[in-house]
Amino acid sequence: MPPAPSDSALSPAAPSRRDFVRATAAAGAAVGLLPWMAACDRRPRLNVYMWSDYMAPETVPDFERETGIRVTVDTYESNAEMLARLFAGAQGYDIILPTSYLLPSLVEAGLLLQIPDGALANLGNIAPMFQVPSANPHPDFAVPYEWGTSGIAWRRDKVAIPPDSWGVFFDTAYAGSMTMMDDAREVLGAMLRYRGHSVNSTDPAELGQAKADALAARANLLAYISAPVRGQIVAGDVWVAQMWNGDAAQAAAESPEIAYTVPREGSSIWMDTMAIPSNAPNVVEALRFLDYMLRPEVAARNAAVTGYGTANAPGTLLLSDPVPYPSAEELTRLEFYRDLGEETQRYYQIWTEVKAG
Ligand code: N2P
Repeated sequence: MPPAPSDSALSPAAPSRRDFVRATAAAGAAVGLLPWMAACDRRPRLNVYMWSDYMAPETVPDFERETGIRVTVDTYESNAEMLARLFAGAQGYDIILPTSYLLPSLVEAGLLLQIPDGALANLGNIAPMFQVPSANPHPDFAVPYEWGTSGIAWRRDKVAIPPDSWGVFFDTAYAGSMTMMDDAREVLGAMLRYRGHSVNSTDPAELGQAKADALAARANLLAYISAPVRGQIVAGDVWVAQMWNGDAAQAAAESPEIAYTVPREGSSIWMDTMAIPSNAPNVVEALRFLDYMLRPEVAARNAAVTGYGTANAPGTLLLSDPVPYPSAEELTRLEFYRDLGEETQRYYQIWTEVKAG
C-alpha cells in the first residue's frame, strides 16, 4: 500500500488539521491553558495511586493499548503516606493499594467503594486462602494483589555472620551501615517480636519496651527508609536493611551478594489489596483495571517482576519460580498485621518520638 499523502500534500494552501491542532496547542501553552486542554481530552482516564515498583513495566501500557484508557500512576512508599493523602481529602484517585489490615478503618470511614457483585469476571482467580479475614477482612471492598513478609536483607560480602535476629540492629559493628523501614508498624512490630511479643500488641509496657529498643537501634542506623533502600544495598552503601522480601529479591537479582531472611523471633506477613476510593471519578475504568489485573498472565508477569507472591491461583501456576507460601512451621513465626483501631494512635505517637530521637 502506498504511503497516505499528508494533509498538506492534498491542499498545500489550506492549513491542515494537524497544523491547527499544533497552533492551538502552542497558543494554549502560551496562555497557560494546557491543564484545561488536558481536561478536555475526552479519552477515558484512570488514576492509580500505589506502592513504587509494584507492577511489571508492560502492565499499564498494555492496558492502555487494549482499552484506550489513559492511566496516570502516582506512587507512595508507606501506608501512612497514602492514608495521609486520602484522609486529607485527596480527590481524583480511582485505585489505591492499601495493605489489608487497613481495610476495616477505611471501610468504617466510608472511604472505599463497595465492589458491585459480579463486576469482576476474573475475581474467582484469587486463591480462596487469601479471602480469609486475616488476609482480606473486606472481600466486598478490596481485591488481594500480592503478599509478602518483612525481614532482614544483608550483604554477604560485608556481614560475616548471617544475621538471624532483629538484634542485629543493636550491633555497633555495623553502625552507620544499617537501615530500618520508614514505617511505624514495621519498626515497632520488629522490636515487639524481638522481645517475643505480637506485632499487634497494644500493651503499654510492651510498647514502652519496643520504643526503648527502637531508640537503641536508631543510634546504629543510617536512615529510616523503606523500599528505596534497594539502590543503596545494591551499591554497598548499606549492609543490613529491614526490607520486604520482594524488594530484597529485586536487589538480589542485581547483586548476588544480597541475601534475605525472616528473623528467628518472627515477623509480619501481609497482603496488599486493590480498592476503589468512594470518591473515585472513574469507577467504570477502575473496575476494568481491577479485572485486567486479575488475569492470570497479568498477575504472573507482575509477580515475576516484583518478587512477591501473587494471590492469583492460575497466575501462580504460570510462574517458573513462584514465591512459595510459608510452610506451617514458618507461619508459626509470622503474623498478619491487624487493624488496631484507636490504639493505632499510640503507635504513631511513639513513632514520632522515636524519629525525633
Ligand atoms: C514496594 C512494595 C511494598 C509492598 N515496592 C509493601 N506492602
